[in-house]
Amino acid sequence: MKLSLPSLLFLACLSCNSDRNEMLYPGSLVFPVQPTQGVKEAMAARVVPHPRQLEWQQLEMTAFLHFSVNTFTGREWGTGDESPAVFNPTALDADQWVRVLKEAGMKMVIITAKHHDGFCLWPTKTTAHSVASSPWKEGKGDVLRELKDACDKHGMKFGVYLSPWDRNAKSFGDSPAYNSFYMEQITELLTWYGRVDEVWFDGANGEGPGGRRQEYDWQAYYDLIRKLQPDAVTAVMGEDVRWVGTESGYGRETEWSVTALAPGGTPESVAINESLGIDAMSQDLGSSELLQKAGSVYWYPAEVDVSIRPGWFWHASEDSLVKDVEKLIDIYFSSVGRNAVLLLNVPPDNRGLIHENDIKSLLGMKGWLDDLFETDLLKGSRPYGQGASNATDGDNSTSWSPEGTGIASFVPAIVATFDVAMLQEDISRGQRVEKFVIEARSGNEWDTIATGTTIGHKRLLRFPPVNADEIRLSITSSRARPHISTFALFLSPANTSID
Ligand code: FUL
Repeated sequence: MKLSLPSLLFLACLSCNSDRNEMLYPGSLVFPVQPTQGVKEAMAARVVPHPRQLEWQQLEMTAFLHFSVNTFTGREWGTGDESPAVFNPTALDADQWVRVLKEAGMKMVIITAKHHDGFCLWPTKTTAHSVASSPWKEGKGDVLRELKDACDKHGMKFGVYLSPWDRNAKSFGDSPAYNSFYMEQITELLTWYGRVDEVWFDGANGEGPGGRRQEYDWQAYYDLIRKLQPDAVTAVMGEDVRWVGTESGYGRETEWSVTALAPGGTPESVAINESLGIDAMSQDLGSSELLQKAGSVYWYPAEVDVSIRPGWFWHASEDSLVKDVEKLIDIYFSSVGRNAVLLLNVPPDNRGLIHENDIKSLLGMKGWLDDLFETDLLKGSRPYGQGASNATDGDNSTSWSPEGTGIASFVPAIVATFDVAMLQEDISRGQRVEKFVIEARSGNEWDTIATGTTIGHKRLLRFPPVNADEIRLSITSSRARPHISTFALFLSPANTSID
C-alpha cells in the first residue's frame, strides 16, 4: 500500500472516513498542484467510469463487420475510385450475421458504414458514392437498416464505424467543407436508425486531392454525438474508449483504465500527450511513475480490435487462414482477461454472408468458453482467516474489500483440479489493485500459482493444473481500499474440437 500519512489525512477529509461516502470522480480529474506523496495514486483510484462506459465494459465481447467495395475488389484500402457497380452481394443476410455473432457470445456489432474508400453502406443524401448507386437491390437497399433491424430482433447492440479519412469525397482537405459533410453523415447515421451504442473513429488518415491536409473538428463531432446519442460511447479517436495500441488481439499485462493519456483528437489532448511523450501505443499509460508527471487523469478503458482473418475485409484467398479455436481462446484471455473489451472482426464475404470457416472457429471458441465457465470451484465459499473480515455480502460470495492490502483464504466448495483463475474489481468504485498473489495449499505445502498486477473489470490467469485443499488470495499493493467483486477458479475443458 502506497499511502503516506499526509495522504491518508487528505483522503480522510475527502471520504469523511466512510467508505460509502467516499469522494469519487466520474470520468476524469485534475490533480491538485504539488500534491504530497501518494495522493495522486489515491485520487486516481477514485476516478470512475461514466455509466455508458461501465455498460460498454460489461459487454466484454463485441464484433466488427468490415464490408465495402473492398469485399468485391480484394483490396484492404480502397482507392475511392471504385465504381459502385462492384458492390453486389448475391445473398446478403444481416439476420445471419447477427444470429451467428450472438451465438458466438458477441454483445454488440459495429459495421463499417464507410471505410477509407468513401463508399457508404446506407443511402446517404451526402454523396452518390453509396449503395443507392449499386446494382444490389437495384439501388433500393440499405445495409445499415437491415443490420439494425436484425440487431433489434435479436437484442444485439449496434455501432457504426465512419472513417474520417475519405478517399472519394472531393471536399476532403478543404477542412470546413469536409467537416460539415462528415457531420451530415454522422447526423444521418445517428438519427435514421434509432439507438446507436458506439461510434468508432479510425485513426488512419491520408492526404486529400493535391496533397491537402484535412483538419478534423473533433470537438464539434463529439458535441454532435452527445446531442444526438448521449448514451453512445465514442471509440479510438473518440473520448470514451481507447485503442489498445495493437491489432494483434493482445492487450497489456498491466492495463490501467485510468490513464494519463488524454482522450480524443482535440488539440488540447494532443498537446497533453505530446508533453508527456505518450500515445495509445505506449507501454505505460497509467503507472504511478507516469502519474507523477501528469496534470490530470481520465477513465479511458482499452478496446482490443483484431480480425479473425489476416485482413480486415473478406478475401477468398484467406478462407483457409481463419484463426482457429485455440488462437481465438488465446486472444480472449489476452483481451477480456486483461481488462479490455474484445472487438473481433468477422467480415462478411461477397455473398453477403459470414463464411462457414469463420462460423466454425467462432462457435468452437464459444463452446469451449461455456464449458470452462460452467463450474466455479469457489462458488459458495467465503473468505476467512486473518484479513478476511471484510467479506461483502453480495451476489457473489467471494466478494471482499480488505483494508488496503490483505490476505484471504478460501476453501473450494468442490475439491477439484483447476487451471484458470478469474478476478474482478467493482470498477464502479474505481480501479485500484496494483499487485496480487494467488497461492494454493496441498497438505502442508503452500505454492504460489499465479501473480499479477492490475485487475480492473476482469483478470484471467492460466497456470498448470492444481489440486488444492485451500486457496489464498493476497492483495499486496493497492492504490486505495480494493473492492474485489469476484474470485473464481475453473478447469479448462480437455480439447477445443467441436466436431
Ligand atoms: C485501421 C484501418 O486502416 C483498417 O483498414 C481497419 O479498418 C482497422 C480496424 O483500422 O486503422
